Amino acid sequence: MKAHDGIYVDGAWRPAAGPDTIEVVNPADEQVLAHVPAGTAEDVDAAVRAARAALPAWAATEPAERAARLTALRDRLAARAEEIAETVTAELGAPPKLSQTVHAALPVAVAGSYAELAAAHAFEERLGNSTVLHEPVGVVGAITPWNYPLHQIIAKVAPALAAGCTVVLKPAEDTPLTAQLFAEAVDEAGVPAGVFNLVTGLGPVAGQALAEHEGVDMVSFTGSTAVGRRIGATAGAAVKRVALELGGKSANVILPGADLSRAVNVGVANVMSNSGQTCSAWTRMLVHREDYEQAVELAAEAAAKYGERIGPVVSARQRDRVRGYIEKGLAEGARLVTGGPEAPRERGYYVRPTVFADVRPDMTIAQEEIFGPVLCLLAYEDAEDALRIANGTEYGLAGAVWAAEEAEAVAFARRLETGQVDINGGRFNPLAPFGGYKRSGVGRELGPHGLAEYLQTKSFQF
Ligand code: TXE
Repeated sequence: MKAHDGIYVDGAWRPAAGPDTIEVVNPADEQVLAHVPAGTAEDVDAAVRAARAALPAWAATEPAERAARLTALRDRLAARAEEIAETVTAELGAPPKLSQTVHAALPVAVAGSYAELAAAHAFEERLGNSTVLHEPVGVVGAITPWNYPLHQIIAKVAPALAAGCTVVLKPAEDTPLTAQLFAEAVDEAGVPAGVFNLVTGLGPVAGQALAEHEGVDMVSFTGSTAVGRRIGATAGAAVKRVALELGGKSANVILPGADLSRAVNVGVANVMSNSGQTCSAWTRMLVHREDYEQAVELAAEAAAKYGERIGPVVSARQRDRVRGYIEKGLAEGARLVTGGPEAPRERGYYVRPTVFADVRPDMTIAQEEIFGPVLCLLAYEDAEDALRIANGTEYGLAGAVWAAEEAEAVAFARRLETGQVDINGGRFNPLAPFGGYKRSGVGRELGPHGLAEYLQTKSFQF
């Protein structure tokens, strides 16, 4: 597969400082796809310098000019959607249809939304006898994961550019090819040199160098809670702006009287999609004791259907991690309804779609993020019990509530300690704020709330 053998800094592809490379592997067949540079602190430093040099001019552009560049970026991403989808399928293992309809399509919508927001946003407002300016935070270090390779990038880069910030991106080592395509699209969109820079590399090397760099004003990170805590601590010590999108263990609460079949089927699809590698996935299904066995049967049927269609998980490491959780669930006494830890195929990092019933709230599989195609069904006695279980994890990223009446679902959702709730199925909204309560993170992405993360305020009093 086509890959650049350099990093993208100051508007050009140039060789990395060191000789090391990262092997990019296709998780569906374990074949090596390409090699990309494993950037070092020296590469990160060059990229941050370029971003700093480009900052004053970019920060001073008219919002309309930034909107025009974002519109051009949206158009380039749309024009290259097929190539992007193929690349995501190759390096993440996502089924082609998912790559087309989600991995390639969603970033086009997000780029478009920020083109509009950049044009419409009030970067200056009057407040009593003050004028309040909303100015860019400065140079942004963006560190992204592999689960939605392009969406995670655009969800940081688009609002940063809309705000007038410049960016250095360190994408996940598992999916750097999509990031390279993104850099090409930025270049084609006419974004000035140095405004966006890409350094591929390993987390503890390039990622850490970026998070610690003195020339970076804000770090925006999406990934594991363990790394997020470290980045948060580093940023705190340096008194730097930080945004963290971390793990989740979201609850899908099915209240008595809801359309059980629909709630279970949509719930299973939500967990199995992208092989369960979605931080907002509704991995805990909470069902009233009276409906429980019927829900277990429906979930098993729905999950079994995924057997043929599901893609692999991203890496051997991730497969082993997920299998470890399935074994842990068995060891702790959960009832395996379908799936299990055995490998379903000889090649590729596949995990069988797995459903556990009789999961107790204190089990490891009900508390920790598994990040694979594994659904846990928990029974509850009444609404208060459901609420306690739903709120009973350290996470609070997303969730769902199903009820016969929308108002009943909304009343329940108001009491959930979580950032985003789908009511009776909901519908994805690229403008809605996305981010965590509790240990799921700090800050919000997408829409106007995502833009605000990259702005700081100044006021003049008259
Ligand atoms: O994450 P890492 P991993 C969760 C999910 C998954 C687990 C581990 O539960 O099973 O995390 O995944 C960079 N300094 N999520 O190991 O390591 C790394 O290079 C700076 C949830 O892949 O956190 C990559 O670019 N950066 C999640 C990014 O951090 C460092 C998405 C994420 O990798 C670094 C992914 C360091 N010391 C995983 N170490 C979500 N919230 O969507 C690593 N990185």
